[in-house]
Amino acid sequence: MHDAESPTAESGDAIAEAFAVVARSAPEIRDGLAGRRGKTDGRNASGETQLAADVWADDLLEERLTAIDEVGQFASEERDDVVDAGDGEYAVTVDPLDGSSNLKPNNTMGTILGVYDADLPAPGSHLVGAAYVLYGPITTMVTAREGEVTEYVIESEARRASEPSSGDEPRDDGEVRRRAVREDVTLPADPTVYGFGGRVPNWTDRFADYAGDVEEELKLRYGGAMIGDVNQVVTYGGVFAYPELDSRPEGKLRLQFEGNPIAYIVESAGGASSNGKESLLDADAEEIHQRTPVYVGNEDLIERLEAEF
Ligand code: FDP
Repeated sequence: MHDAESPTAESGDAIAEAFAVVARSAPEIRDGLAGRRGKTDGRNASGETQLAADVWADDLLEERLTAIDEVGQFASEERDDVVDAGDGEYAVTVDPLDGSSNLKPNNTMGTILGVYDADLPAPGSHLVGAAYVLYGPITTMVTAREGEVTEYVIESEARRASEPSSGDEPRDDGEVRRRAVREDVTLPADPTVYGFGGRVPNWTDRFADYAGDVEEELKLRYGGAMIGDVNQVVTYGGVFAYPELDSRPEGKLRLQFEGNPIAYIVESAGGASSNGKESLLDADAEEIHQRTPVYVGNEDLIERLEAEF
């Protein structure tokens, strides 16, 4: 466990505080999903229908993350504009419920956090921390900062009371325990899985060629929520893509909320990222809801993609 993540060291450490807020909120978000599977009348800035769960998780994280003294800006995939949170030097971005179209069929989803040390929109080179929560059979959280990636299991008080102790040293965030289960996470050197989004007939020829090669070597693992699919790659090695499409060269995923934080985590874990020509972390940030093709995974697989493009 890092010192910076002990409850006392968190005060004044905006990155650790933001991680702790997301960890603490995760069981609550998860428990609140069941009653919020329906659609609202609203659409987010990208024109997508919002679920009650999207709006609720967004409000909850906005309130808690903007309460951190050092946070000066908050932005979310679910709201049009950047929220001014005061004089703090950090800007936080969230995708409150990544993969929320998986809520109806009760499949995996996630929450994504980015902490930037610059005003938004900001390039990924200004990320100083990023994390994601995966609401799978177990709630896990992967954090990255200063080149170190850690995977935690998140357990709430109620859940813990009914489970036998693992014997590991507990780590309390109020009523929530974050237990490190993997430190110094790195992508396995010998990759085994791939997951590619978008409809196959809409793929560009050059991406379809690349996909054809990858399919020969790796096995398909695709669940339709980026966090779930990226976590497969972080765990087993391989490549995840939501690629450029003929109908939409800019792809689907958002640079500030999805592409950059995921690139930061995967690169911190020894992998690579690309938008097709350069690391996502080097891409210009022009607009808060800007989309980008996303390719992340083992270095060799991303280098091959860039070479074939
Ligand atoms: P969702 O629309 O369900 O929120 O950007 C969000 C995302 O899911 C990603 O999590 C996922 O990888 C992708 O979109 C799935 O898009 P498709 O439905 O086009 O496959």
